[in-house]
Amino acid sequence: MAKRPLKLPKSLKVERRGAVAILTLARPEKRNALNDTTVLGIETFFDTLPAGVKAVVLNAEGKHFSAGLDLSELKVLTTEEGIAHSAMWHGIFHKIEFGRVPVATVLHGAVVGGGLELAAATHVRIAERSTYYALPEGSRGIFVGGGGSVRIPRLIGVSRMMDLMLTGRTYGADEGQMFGLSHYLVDDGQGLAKAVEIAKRIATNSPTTNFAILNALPRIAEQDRASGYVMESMMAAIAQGNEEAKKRIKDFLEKRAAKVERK
Ligand code: 1HE
Repeated sequence: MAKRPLKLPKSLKVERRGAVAILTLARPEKRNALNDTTVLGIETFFDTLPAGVKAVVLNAEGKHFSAGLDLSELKVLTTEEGIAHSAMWHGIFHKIEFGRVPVATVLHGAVVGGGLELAAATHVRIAERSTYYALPEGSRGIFVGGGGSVRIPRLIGVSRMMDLMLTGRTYGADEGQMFGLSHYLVDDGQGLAKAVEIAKRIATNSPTTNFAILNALPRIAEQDRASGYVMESMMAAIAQGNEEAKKRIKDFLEKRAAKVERK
């Protein structure tokens, strides 16, 4: 297995727009297939995020978001190495899902196998109309290995994931939106602008609230009710007790903050 690079590999590009960093999968000649170098580079990116980055946009070059696992690397792995490989993806995607910084992902074209697993580890998904989803592991004789069987049923249900895997069917962008794979559906070419707009909005939240949303909310949702209520009370008390919350609430009461209106 490749070693984690200290610098980002050629297959990743980064751009900074204020409090938002844009990470772009940049291997379009291989349809952004996720090789070890790229996956480890994603880890380096998240591990070395400057403190001033408050939200991330994940984007991809070319016609497809990602063709999933780089199958050319898989063909040489033994069973034991396969377990280590999958565990490596798990660790890195876990860092994204339960990280400090919310991630908004722009989807277009093929969002396939490990590409869907990567997208599912992020927090807000914006799909362009060209997006389609598939889990072709069944037809390749393998299984999801990047946390897909844990995360994807929580988005669309076990039954739909079974159908995707058993039959090799695809879902189009409308189905993905209806079933909960994407949160926003936009025209082709509009995904990045929408994701940056969303990420900028997310970056204005209190860091404590964003931490609670990423780290407390999903865990509370999986706990029994009694434990969930206790954890929620503690998280609520921590959030409301800090200066940032006091200032924001004062701003609203003194008519300096935005109202919650539907535009
Ligand atoms: C790849 C990969 C890949 C493309 N690994 N090299 N994923 C899949 O089973 C999806 C496989 N890919 C495809 O079905 C198609 O490539 C696409 C529908 C995504 C795009 O089609 P197209 O016509 O635009 O491109 P292409 O000609 O198929 O591919 C361009 C090149 O990318 C070509 O290499 P070249 O050297 O001949 O130019 C392809 O071989 C290469 N390529 N996809 C390696 N996936 C942690 S477990 C996760 C398990 C999975 O992700 S399984 C799903 C694997």
